[in-house]
Amino acid sequence: MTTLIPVLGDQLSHGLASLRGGPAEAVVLMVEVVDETRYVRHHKKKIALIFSAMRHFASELSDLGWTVDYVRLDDAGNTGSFTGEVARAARRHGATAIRVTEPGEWRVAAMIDGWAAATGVPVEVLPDDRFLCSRSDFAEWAGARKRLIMEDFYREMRKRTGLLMSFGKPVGNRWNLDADNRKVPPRGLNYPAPPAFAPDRVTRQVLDLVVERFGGHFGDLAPFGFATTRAEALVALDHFIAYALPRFGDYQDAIREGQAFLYHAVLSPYLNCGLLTAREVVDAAAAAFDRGDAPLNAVEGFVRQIIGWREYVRGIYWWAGPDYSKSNAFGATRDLPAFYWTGDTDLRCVAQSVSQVKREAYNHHIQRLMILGNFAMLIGVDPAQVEEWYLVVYADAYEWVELPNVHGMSQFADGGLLGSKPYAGGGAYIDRMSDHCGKCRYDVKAKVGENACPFNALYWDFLARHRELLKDNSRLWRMYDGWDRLGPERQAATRASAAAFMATLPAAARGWAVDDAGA
Ligand code: FAD
Ligand code: DLZ
Repeated sequence: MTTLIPVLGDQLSHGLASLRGGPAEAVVLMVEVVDETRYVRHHKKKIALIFSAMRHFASELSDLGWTVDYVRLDDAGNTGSFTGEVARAARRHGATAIRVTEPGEWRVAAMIDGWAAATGVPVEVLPDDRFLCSRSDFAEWAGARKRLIMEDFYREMRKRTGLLMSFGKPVGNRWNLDADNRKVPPRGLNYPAPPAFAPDRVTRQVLDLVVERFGGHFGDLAPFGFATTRAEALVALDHFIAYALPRFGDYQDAIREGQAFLYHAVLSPYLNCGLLTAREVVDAAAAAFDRGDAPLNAVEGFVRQIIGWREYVRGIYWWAGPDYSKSNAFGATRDLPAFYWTGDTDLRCVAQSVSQVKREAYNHHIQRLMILGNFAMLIGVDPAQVEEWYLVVYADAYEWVELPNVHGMSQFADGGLLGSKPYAGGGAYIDRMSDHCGKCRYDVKAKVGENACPFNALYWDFLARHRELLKDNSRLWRMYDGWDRLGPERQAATRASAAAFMATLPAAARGWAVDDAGA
């Protein structure tokens, strides 16, 4: 009797449901497979993070007494797919049962559905209870509602988890302290960069492999400083709680050149591959509040991101079904401009965000939403191309979290299932939140013409183009009123300016070499 327990690259948690039975009569299977490296051609740093974290996790399991069968990318006979490797391992070990924790995406769930047939062995799929809201609980919550509003979900989650609650009421008597956040950082503020971890022998081997096999992928591999073990990820968590959390809320939406991370956590790569759990990071933040080490606006804001947004987008992903990505509310068809890969554009905010993600495999939320996503939506890029770009470039990107954020929140391609209005903004918003505009070749104050910040005309042109779809949205009435008050002449000049800019957009090009060393 041998139970085969496949552990996927984003399931690197010792408390994983499928590992709870203990090591007796079980073989853990971990596989590096080409299919997972090229369903999109991930940033080099992301592949290095996953492979190194997988290898470290496998040896931790061995140390704990598990029998681990680890298949490396270049091992002889590696079939390159999850299903092929599970079938080979089932034969190798004479498996009589397969136990797996549910995967993070529809694509892999469909593969797992085929494992019993491929192996002739029964397959048990366990819920992934590293998330605080199960898929069925979310479906029940969503099914009872006309509109899915994150804030409602978040309050339920506060009650359910007891986080920042006191006698059934929110601590401080307010559920959401966002009104106290989003300040403009004063000059001279010190920002606590997240810790960088020197690559050990295992990581160095993986870095060599990535250079050799994935050298043509997007992004810089060096310097590589991600945590690749749970112990290191815990150091990153402690560092965030001690040095960044206290100001997390205040400057959450700010963008500063040369400061990629500000007071953000930079924990999503670790949360999403399993090195940290959602529950432990929110508990750590709540404990900092209890000790008086971090103020409520910071801790509430952070807790909301995790038990609110993170759980909510995951719930939507599974609840909306495998066809969620197929909608295209604005009928957007433009190719993604080449400068999303190169950063070669005069739009300083876009260029800086792209060069940052190339270097770090990271942008913070507002760069993702209000610069890169906003621009793609305003010019009408095909949502599928935008989604692919986001999956490629970020170290924390997995479809369950990327798709709702991009398709729903950022591109409004779902027509408003996830968000109540498109996150569209002109140059004034970017100027308020960032320090890019003063250094940009475009004039953020000018509305039309060759030197005007293109976001300005594009914003109005977007609203005008999609009036039929958006006109009944009460959150946009004030904007349409503003547009109407411009009058026909200025409207025509604005739309002509937007059209002239869009005509200059460079043709699409991928950010990777198409054929790199067989990967
Ligand atoms: P912080 O700003 O410090 O926030 C703390 C934590 O809250 C994050 O680590 C993350 O786990 C969670 N969180 C915050 N906002 C969200 C959100 N909207 N959805 C889910 N979790 C959230 N996040 C991903 O993890 N993977 C993605 O592929 C991803 N794609 C995104 C695409 C777009 C267009 C947008 C607008 C957001 C996306 N996000 C994604 C959400 C968010 O931008 C990142 O989680 C965050 O920037 C990660 O950096 P951080 O750890 O420093 O986060
Ligand atoms: C992202 C990724 C990559 C690049 N490679 C692997 C791999 O070789 N083996 C593996 O088990 N997982 C990998 N992953 C993470 C998976 O893509 C992820 O586990 C699935 O998408 C399920 O969510």
